[in-house]
Amino acid sequence: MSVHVSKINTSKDMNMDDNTYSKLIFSNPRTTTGALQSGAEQGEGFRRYRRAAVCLGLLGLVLLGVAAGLCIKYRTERDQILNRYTGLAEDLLANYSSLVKERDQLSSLRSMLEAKVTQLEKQFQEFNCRIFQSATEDTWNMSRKYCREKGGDLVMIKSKEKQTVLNEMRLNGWIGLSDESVEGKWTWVDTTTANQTFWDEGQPDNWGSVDEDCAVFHSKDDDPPLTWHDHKCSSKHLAICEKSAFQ
Ligand SMILES: [Ca+2]
Ligand SMILES: [Ca+2]
Repeated sequence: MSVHVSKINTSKDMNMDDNTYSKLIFSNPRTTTGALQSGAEQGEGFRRYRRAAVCLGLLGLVLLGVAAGLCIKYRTERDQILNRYTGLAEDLLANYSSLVKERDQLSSLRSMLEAKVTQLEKQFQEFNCRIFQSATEDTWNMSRKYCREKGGDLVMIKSKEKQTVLNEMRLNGWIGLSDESVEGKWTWVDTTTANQTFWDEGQPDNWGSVDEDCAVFHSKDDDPPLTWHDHKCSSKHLAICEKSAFQ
């Protein structure tokens, strides 16, 4: 009720009956009954505030729970991503190391194959010839003349492989090696020095204090076949000749 009477003299002054006056009296908030109503309203308000506070508290707890859940979910996903990319990086590093190792192995294999090709080319050039012998024995110089007249020369042996092949052919005779120019310096007919030699045991020996300056091939069964002997160039043997297979 919003009616407020500040000053009342008599009911008669206000020209109203007793009932009406009584209602006005009870409707005044300053009366005892009005004070009780105000306390009840305050209690209701307090309960409303408390319910609101409880609701806000619950809402805060819910929000806190949601935030905590989101935080845990974020950390979990972050850890999963980190683990996945860490594993991926480790795999890539391992693959890279494997590729580097494989590259080095292939490089080593390539070097080995290139060396083998070079060796085979050299052997092909050495064996790219045709071996033949004279029918009669003669001196070293005459035997060389025979070979040259046939388009070749006395054979030169510059590898173990060629030495083995000639030995397996069971050849015997002059080869293109001598130390006539400088005693002890054995030189091939192409004027190169003999760096790899296959002298038989005790050879060369200038046997009998005779100057032996020309080399003879005597095939034998030893391995490696050591078949060379120095002989007098004036002695007579068959000629072992060679010439290019394309001549
Ligand atoms: Ca000699
Ligand atoms: Ca000798």
